Amino acid sequence: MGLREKLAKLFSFGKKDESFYEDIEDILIEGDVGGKNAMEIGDIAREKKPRTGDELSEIIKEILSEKISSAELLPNKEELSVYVVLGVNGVGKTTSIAKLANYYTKKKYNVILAASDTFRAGAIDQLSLHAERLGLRIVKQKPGSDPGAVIYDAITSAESKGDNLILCDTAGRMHNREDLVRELQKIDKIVKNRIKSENYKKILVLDATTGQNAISQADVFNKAVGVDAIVLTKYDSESKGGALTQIGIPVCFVGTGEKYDNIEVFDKEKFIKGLVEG
Ligand SMILES: Nc1nc2c(ncn2[C@@H]2O[C@H](COP(=O)(O)OP(=O)(O)OP(=O)(O)O)[C@@H](O)[C@H]2O)c(=O)[nH]1
Ligand SMILES: [Mg+2]
Repeated sequence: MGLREKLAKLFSFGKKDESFYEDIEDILIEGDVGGKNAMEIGDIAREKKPRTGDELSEIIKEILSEKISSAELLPNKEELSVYVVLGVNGVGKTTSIAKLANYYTKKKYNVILAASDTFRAGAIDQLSLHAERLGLRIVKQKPGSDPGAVIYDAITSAESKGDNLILCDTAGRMHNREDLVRELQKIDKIVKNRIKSENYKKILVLDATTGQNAISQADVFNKAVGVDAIVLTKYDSESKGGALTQIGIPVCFVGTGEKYDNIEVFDKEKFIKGLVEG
């Protein structure tokens, strides 16, 4: 049952005492918007006393849209940009890179891929397969090699061939957080030294089905290297990504399936509508 239905059901019971407002807060927490947002909405509902589920939905949408922002990622065609894609295991980093590569290639960018996930067995082959299918160049080394060296080579290669966008895959080894952080900081340092800050973006991939865990994931990556924008994957699932209202990092794209064109530019209004009414 979506938020809207749950709220409508609540109104159908009639009584608007304190427990009614507490129930609203509970329903919102179940929707992953977090205790703080739920309480803020609860307080405003107590004050405004909406008479119908729809009136309450409007209040919720208004408040939640203040908690989220969108980021437009339009790389400068005249210069080289590097987008490093971050995230824990299995969230959809590599798939999102392939989708983004396809998206930007269609927009006439010259995209190359950098296989800096040298840690997971099969990661380089997986990215190579995408490169082959999409007809893109890929810079890679042997499994286990230095991910920093891969991005270094990719930048050199892109500069010499005149490419304007590097999409860089990374490992998501959360079980060994210290190694992950050190590795990302090294990649970060290398890119920072060679690419103008406005052309360098760190994009965090979050899986919509992760729920509240997305918040601590965002925290880890933000503390390690800083996150510029979020891609929300698996939005084609039942999950509506409520946790994004608690993270405070702008969202750029939404993944809606496993195919290359299953990616959409983040539309805040649509997202909030899906969250509250879906
Ligand atoms: N339904 C759906 N599945 C997705 C989406 N994005 C990725 N997936 C699937 O999620 C699984 C993991 O995707 P990967 O791209 O390999 O994830 P990753 O973050 O690179 O994983 P590691 O390299 O192991 O850290 C694959 O089966 C993808 O097809 C999406 O938007 N919707
Ligand atoms: Mg991967």
